[in-house]
Amino acid sequence: MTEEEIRSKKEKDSAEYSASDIQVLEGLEAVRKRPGMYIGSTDQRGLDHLVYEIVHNAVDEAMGGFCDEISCTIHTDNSVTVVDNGRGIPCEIHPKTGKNALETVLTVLHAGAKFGGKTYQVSGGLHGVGSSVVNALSEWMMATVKKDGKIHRQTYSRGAPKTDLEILGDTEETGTTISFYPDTTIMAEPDWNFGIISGRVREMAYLNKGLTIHIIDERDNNRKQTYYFEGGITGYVRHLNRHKNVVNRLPAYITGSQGTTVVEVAIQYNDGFMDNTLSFANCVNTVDGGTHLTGFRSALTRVLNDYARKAKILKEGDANLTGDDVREGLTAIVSVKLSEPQFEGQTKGKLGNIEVKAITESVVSDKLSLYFEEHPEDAKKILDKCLMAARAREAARKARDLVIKKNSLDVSTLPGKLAGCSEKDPASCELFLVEGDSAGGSAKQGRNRRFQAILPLRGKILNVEKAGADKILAHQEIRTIITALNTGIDEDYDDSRLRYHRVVLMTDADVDGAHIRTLLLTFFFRHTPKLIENGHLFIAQPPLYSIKSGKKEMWIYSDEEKDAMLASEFKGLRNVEVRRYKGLGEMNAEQLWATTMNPATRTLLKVELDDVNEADSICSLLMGEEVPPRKLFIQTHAKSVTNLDI
Ligand code: 0RA
Repeated sequence: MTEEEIRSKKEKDSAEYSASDIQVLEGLEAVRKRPGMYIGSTDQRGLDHLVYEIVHNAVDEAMGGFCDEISCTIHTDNSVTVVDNGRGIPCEIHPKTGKNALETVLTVLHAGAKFGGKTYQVSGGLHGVGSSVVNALSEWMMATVKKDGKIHRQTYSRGAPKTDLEILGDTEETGTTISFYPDTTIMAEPDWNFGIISGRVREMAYLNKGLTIHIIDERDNNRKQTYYFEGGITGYVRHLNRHKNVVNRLPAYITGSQGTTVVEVAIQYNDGFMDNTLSFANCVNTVDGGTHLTGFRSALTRVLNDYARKAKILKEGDANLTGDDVREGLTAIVSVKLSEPQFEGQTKGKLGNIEVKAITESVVSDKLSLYFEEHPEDAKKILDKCLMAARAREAARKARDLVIKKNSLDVSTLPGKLAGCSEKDPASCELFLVEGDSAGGSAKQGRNRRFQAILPLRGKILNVEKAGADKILAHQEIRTIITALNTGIDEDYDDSRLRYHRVVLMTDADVDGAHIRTLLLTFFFRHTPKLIENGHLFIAQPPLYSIKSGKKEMWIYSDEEKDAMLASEFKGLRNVEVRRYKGLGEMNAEQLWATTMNPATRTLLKVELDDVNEADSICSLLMGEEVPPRKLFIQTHAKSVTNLDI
């Protein structure tokens, strides 16, 4: 066969194939065989994706302007129901497949079919894979559609229809209700976290002003949370900045459109140093940015420079503000809505549509200049902040040059305090950051020197939340940490140079220890977030007590465990000696190894960045200048704070 013939045969085969039911089963079978490819994982995180997908479909209907209320209910049996008051998924018989449209949407992978001349356009969620993936991974699913005067219902199991489409009765209303329970032969047993789902749903509500979203937890006394934000993304930036000192009290809000593409931006500066710009395309958080973000950034830099020149804030001979200058302390939401988003990159977290760059750039340029003309006081405050950033950056550059000359952050100049390990493969190496010289000494003696390195830290490290780059780089303990890691920080961070794939924070089980741990977490979160994202940061769990009776001795890691042991293993309590360990220094080298460092017996908590914005807010709260909210947080979380995941 010629190449041409092979191609035409392939096309013909695939056309026949896709028309058959076998293809349908194979499609969903693929989802069940490799669920990770569609939803990332089969653990609770993957389960959460199932809920987001269903919610997202309802949100799509809201984005189209057809729906203004959505509710998401977690039932006592851990099944989930999502209700919307949109147009209802079409239910009529599809002329090609002979199936009703609802069934097609829920049982065919990539059902991009057309219904009644309209494209069924899944624009968000799992980037188009749609409800059929959730159906494939559900022990059961039930769809109820109110449309065309009737209530329709169909049920499914593991992606296949269980019943025909039935008519339950008449109705004046329209909308879609989807209930499902995950298939636990593939997925983990669901145990939904109200807070996590609620946070996601809140984001959706922020991104669609005027949309009301309820989340109800029937497992918890019908606990209910309702989100409705009249201000939309303006409220979102206020929320993100709620624990910060803001520069412009009123967020700058601008919107504009070109063709079917709508751009919305909200901007509010705070007196911090981080750029916290979140970008979305059709309510999907584009964690890796993309064309909308690029367009926004270049417009922001240009508008601020133009304004500064015009207002003579920048004089002749002054250099332009850089992108970094105008993004210091920036909190912004960039949200675009478009009809055919292309999500790119490995995790599909990047918007690829080329035309969106120019559209966003032009909308932001025009409307933001106008906004600044109308709000000159805010413009002035923001520019002062940017100029300060520019000066600090210049000072930092000078400091860095000096530092590099005097004592570079190079491994060859590793501080004498670091006790290195002999193993060279970073994948099997561990670095313990240990509070205090005395515990550091025990750790050095007790460790396995083949793969465990010890870096004792003296006293409290700098609170990076309140310091600029120059101060951070001048701080000895932090420089030592950066040098030991070998990765650099901020934009210089290079994960491939990391010398230890496990970095373990080992601090005392007391208030000072918790404080030092928080300071370290803040540093890593702010300056080496990739270290956390890539799963390299851990927290050691030293024991709180030892219980001893005669020859029997046990290490105890929590109060609950202590009570349980005293009531079981050590019941009777004759000559029982309970000893509280407040500091690592109270243990000798062997004890420290056995309880906290030996991989065979220790427990390490992995630090996860589940919700970056929440982490950001908590860091601001714990490390920032406002005292009352910090006090409140610490009082309410005092018990759980040892397990604080930032
Ligand atoms: C395409 C066309 C129409 C409705 C929908 C999609 C739709 C999908 C979902 C998913 C969850 N809730 C939904 N609500 C509606 C209807 C087109 C028409 O009736 O004109």
